[in-house]
Amino acid sequence: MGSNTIYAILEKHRVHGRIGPGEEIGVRADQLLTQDGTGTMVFLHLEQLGRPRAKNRLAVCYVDHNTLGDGPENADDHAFLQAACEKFQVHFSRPGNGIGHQLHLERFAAPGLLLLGADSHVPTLGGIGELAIGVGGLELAVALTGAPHYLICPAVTRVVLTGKLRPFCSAKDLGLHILGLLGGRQNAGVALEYTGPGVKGLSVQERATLANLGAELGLTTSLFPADEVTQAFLTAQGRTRDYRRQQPPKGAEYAEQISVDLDKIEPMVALPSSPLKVTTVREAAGVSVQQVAIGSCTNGSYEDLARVAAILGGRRVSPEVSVVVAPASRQALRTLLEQRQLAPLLDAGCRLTESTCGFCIGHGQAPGTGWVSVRTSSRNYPGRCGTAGAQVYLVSPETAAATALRGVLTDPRDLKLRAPAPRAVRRYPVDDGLLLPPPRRVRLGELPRGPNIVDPPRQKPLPASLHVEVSLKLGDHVSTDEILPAGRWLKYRSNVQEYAKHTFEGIDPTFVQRARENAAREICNLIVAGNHYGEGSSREHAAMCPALLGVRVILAKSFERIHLGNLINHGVVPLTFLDQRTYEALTLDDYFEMPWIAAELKKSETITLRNPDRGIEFKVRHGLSRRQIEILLAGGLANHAARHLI
Ligand code: MIC
Ligand code: SF4
Repeated sequence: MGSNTIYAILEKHRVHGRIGPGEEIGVRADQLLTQDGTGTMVFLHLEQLGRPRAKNRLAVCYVDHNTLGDGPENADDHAFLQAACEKFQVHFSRPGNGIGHQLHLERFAAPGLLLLGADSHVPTLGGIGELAIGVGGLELAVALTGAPHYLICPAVTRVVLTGKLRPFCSAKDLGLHILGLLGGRQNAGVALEYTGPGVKGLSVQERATLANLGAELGLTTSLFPADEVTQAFLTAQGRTRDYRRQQPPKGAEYAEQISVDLDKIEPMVALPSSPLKVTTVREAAGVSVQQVAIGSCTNGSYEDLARVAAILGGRRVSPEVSVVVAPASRQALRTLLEQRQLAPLLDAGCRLTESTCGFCIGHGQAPGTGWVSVRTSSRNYPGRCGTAGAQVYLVSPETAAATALRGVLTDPRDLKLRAPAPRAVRRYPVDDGLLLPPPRRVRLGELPRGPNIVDPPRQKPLPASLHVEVSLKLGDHVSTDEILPAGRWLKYRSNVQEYAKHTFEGIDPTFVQRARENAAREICNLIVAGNHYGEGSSREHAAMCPALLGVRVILAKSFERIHLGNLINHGVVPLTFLDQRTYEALTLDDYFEMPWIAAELKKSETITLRNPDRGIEFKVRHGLSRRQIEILLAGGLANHAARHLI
């Protein structure tokens, strides 16, 4: 396979392996990113690893997820993170500054760079031409020590965009259309490279929205070229020097190509409760709505909010609807103010909240019982909004605004208004007052730990054989939000022991007790799952908490990329079916021996499960690399790194 832009960037950062689809490669990134929801663990891991931080790369920690302060836990986390940033020489973005992905786009991202981030939405930065890949917290901690990061090199699909988006049809609609187009496939190990004449009609923010939504497909990442539009954005941010033109190399090659005509895109919606359940707004219009929430890293930029202000200006939102606006950054808010577009939002009756993730992750603004909530964010997995049973629809800012006015899901074209014309901002207001660079003198001594900040548990090396019992059987598309809910339990991100009590609570509240009882009998828990197990968030807690409860094996039809890595890195063996009928046959409480698991991992592609009393024996597949197997045998990346970090 020849090169393309994604491979060219990977090649520049490669330190091990060979670039090509499916190859395991080691890379060193230019930039590292974490946030408060994953970051406390990152720094706790880093302390446990006992290695200094390698200082030659930019690292930033954004406080954007856990900001409500409902109890002391969030503030204690923030104090810990700020001190950790001083100790490990990391930029610290204070709470209220904004959502990490938006802030990074504004202040640090640049074409051609490689970033690793402990958050599944870092590919947002692909909108500016930076190659950004989501990883687990422990992987990020290891990368902070300067060690290479290992990943499976993706197969690159070229997406050729032609035409131009029509009035009231936006990047979000295009993104949802692409989710509909590719959502039925296995996208783990695939990256998208956007090209074609349609690209130049999209702003950097629109490109970022598209790249952001790729996370819902489980892609490794998405990337746009860097052109005059990118240059103008960087100039408006006072960062012209960070611009470099970036186009696919001559004769670029791709594993696959798809084409999308932007003229044909119309307002789209993702129905409850999956971002992949897309249809046109026309098709779903008319549903009564009680809440509209506008913001998030997908659609909370100044451009997004300005279009909402243009639609709502001089009008009032429906008295039946609570309308929340959360600007994605202080800069977005400040620009609205300067461009006189904030007053129209307030006068229309919108509720303004802090610049954070907030409603997107169920941290505040939970809908009322049985409500329908229409949101501009990117995820609507069951329960994520903070209210079990609430129906969350995902739409563009234009559709959200139209819905806010009418009180029912509305195609914005039906308002018969003049389409909002985007106003180009020549110079954004830049104020880095809440972005603290690492101090010149490294902080020494203990980090301040509130009582909820607890060392992460360590896994034991994998024994030669296991006794396992099926303690949960799941269907397809189980997201990490369902494995470990965020919302009101977000405050336990620094306390795996406490967080583990909520494992799978929305799916089966009896799971935790069953798992603990098995563990007490020295029987490992085995979870059986369908396709796309672990989609969504990168939170490593979705591997660590089950591991703490004695889950040692997950047998699924397929896994999502970041979660697969998290399982391996926390010593949980991910296996897949050789024969789909085995999935059907397995039931809760089935007991098996895995008599040669350690030896089979090393020597064979398959692993044996058997129950001699019932005369059952079958084999499953592992498909793991030599390095991944070593990590599993060691009981996870922390143990492995303790032996191998140089
Ligand atoms: C999300 O969108 O699900 C999150 C919250 O940003 C997560 C990170 C987390 O769970 O802390 C993600 O996307 O990785
Ligand atoms: Fe925050 Fe939501 Fe974006 Fe995740 S998807 S980073 S929770 S705004």
